[in-house]
Amino acid sequence: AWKKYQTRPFTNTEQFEREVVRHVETTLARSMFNCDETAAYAAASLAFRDRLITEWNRTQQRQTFADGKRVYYLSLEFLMGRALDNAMLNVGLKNVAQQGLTDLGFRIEDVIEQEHDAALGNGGLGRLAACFLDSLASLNFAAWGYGLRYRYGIFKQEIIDGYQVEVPDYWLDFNPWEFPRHDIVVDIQFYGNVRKYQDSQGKQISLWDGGEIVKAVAYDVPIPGFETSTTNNLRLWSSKAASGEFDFQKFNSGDYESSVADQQRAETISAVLYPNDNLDRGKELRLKQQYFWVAASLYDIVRRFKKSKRAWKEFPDQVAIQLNDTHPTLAIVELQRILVDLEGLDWDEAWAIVSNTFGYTNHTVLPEALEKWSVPLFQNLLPRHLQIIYDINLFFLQSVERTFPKERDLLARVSIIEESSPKMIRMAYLAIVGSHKVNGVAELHSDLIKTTIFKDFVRIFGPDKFTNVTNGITPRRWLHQANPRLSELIASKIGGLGFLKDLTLLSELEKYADDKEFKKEWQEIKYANKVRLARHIKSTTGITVNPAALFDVQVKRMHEYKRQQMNIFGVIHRYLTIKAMTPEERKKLTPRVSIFGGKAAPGYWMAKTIIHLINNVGAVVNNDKDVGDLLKVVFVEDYNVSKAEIIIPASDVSEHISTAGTEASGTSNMKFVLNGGLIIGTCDGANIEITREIGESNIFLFGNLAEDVEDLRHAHNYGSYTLDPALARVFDEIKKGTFGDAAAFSALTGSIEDHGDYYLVSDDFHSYVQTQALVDEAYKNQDEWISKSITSVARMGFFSSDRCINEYAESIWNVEPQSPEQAE
Ligand code: 26W
Repeated sequence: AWKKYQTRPFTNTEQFEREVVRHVETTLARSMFNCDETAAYAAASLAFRDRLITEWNRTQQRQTFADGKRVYYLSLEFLMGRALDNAMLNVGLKNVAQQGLTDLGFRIEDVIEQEHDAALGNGGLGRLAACFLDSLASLNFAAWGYGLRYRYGIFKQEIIDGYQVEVPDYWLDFNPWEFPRHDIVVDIQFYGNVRKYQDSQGKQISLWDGGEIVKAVAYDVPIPGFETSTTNNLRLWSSKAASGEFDFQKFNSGDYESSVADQQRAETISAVLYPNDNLDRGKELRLKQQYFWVAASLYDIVRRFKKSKRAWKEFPDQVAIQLNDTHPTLAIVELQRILVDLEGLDWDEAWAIVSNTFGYTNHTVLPEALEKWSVPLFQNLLPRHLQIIYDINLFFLQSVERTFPKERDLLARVSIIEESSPKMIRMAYLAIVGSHKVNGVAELHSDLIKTTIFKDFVRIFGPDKFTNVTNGITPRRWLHQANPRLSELIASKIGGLGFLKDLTLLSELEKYADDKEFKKEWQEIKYANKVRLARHIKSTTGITVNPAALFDVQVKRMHEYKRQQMNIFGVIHRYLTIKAMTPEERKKLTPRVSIFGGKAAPGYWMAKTIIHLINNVGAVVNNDKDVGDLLKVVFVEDYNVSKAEIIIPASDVSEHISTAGTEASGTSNMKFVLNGGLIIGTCDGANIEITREIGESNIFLFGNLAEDVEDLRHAHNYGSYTLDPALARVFDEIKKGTFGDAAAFSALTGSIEDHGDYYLVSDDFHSYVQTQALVDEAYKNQDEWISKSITSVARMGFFSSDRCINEYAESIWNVEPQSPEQAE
């Protein structure tokens, strides 16, 4: 009987408007007479949310019925950005919404801008997870994301007097994109003790008891695929005190304050995202977060598996779990614990299941980013898990000893336990031992992990366990949503929007690389995007920039290895060069706007100093009458996903200039090129593969190669060190106080001239400056520049996250898509 009442989502303008008005008048309890943009955003989102949840339900039913293998993507970060625009485009109803909102008296852009970014991530790793969810749904894979529902995402960055100030990001005030599942609650245990006893058959049993319990409550976020009804799920866990409001026993005994404190402590677990990117601090609360999230997710996954009543040995045929870096590595230990302690399987049988279930993706080779946990800290929080890790390590080392007898050094090198004081658990090693595949995120990176940090493991497990899956980006958000005019222009030439689902179709564009009319439209769109960014810069910083100038952009997390310092030193060098010129000479220059953006981890002083220097240089250069439009320096505050959508389409050149061998892949490099920007970069990460695809003449490469870095560092420390002369002039100017108090920057210049120049800024400076000069020259020939831009876009097909997900599906997960049409 209920079937006739089933929800039918809106499909036309009239139905959409009716839904918006209904939500304004009932859900929001407001009148259309005082419906402002915030309310219009809320109501439009609720209308789309209703649609998504209907499809979500159908997708879940279909996937349960099909009972196939599911993929679970465990990530401590999901950098989703805004959802409304994406939902409208993915379900193909943005036109309907646009018309409807216009009828109701709103501009769709203004409505979209009301949304607060979902910023549950730091940078590359978190945004990659978001692109993957989009591709998994768009390609109809039965896949779930699992993460934490932080109350505070990455902090909001304010620039005050040139310094970064961190402001909490309280984003949950109104979030229509999540569904609390108060019926899906998991008890998570911490601390306590392990008791050993023998059961009636004389079998050794370990029991973990005592300690404290925290509840994990599920919040579900629907993930709509593009032009498919598949709507997958991102499940985020929120922590809550075990006994509901608070501990009534304590309350009744008069200990009210401590019962409130207990509750707050429980809720602290999912309170805040750690803002460190590529830096491990070993904080106990972070370990708590990791176990809380991993244990809740595995409970959920195992419960779903058990419903199918299959034998345990079929687990890896039904479940693939991907570990996004080492942050969820405890999942390996937790599954082994569930199978051995709770389900009574033999160790070996359980271990075969575990190691066939997991895949591990490494995202960094920086030593300071590799997670290690102190054994005493771990012992206290997770005593049973520590025992299991010791057993995993013992059996692993025994097998190594059998294959490589008498190689004592090898055993010490690959041991999961580092024999330091205190002893440390090496999470990457545990992840390798407990997974059936380990992958890097670009070719160079995957080669590097095999030859450096994981070299011994390649010997032990053989080369086939290690593989590469080069990162990708979703063209839906990063082309169609961020740059709608370019997307439409492309569609008009190559037979529609099909390229958004098969990005290799872009190759059809190449024949327009010399088409005069087409090039004009291409250039016009870039210019319009620059005007839009110029307006944003004006309204947020007060700086006027000329959209006809060359826009040179570097936006990413602030880190010495990414070398924003080299960029700003280059800017100072340019400034000094301009100052030394005659007015006649200046007329020949290419006007440039140097745009920076990115957050520094709150405790990372050097990164904060670089931000400070950029802002101080801006204050001097932007107000120098000799310079005028020839050079402007802008720091865009609070770089995030929605700002990226404005900045990336507006760049002429962007900088991806990490010290060779340090940037695992980079993904913004792909976004910039896909939007018709050229790039200046080092031979690092995915830059190398981008060059291979688009051609050497379409990219500005410079600098030392990864294979030379070690020798150069050695020479700095043990040979004689001379600073590049141009860089020395830049340093002299900083020391003169031209850019404010010189003392503020002495640690920065000192790290280069006195402390070994670990990131090779001086070694690469000359070729960097020379290459920037080539950029200036090339930009003068707009005709050729635009052809390069078009050709590059045409050759970017490889870098879709769809290609990337298909590679994971085939070579790691062994899963196939489940098309919704097939099922009906
Ligand atoms: C434990 C602290 C910590 C936090 C985050 C260590 C490491 C991380 C991330 C793995 C850092 C990260 O985001 N890495 C980036 O991953 C991207 C996606 O693969 C790559 O494109 C970037 O090159 C890499 O820096």
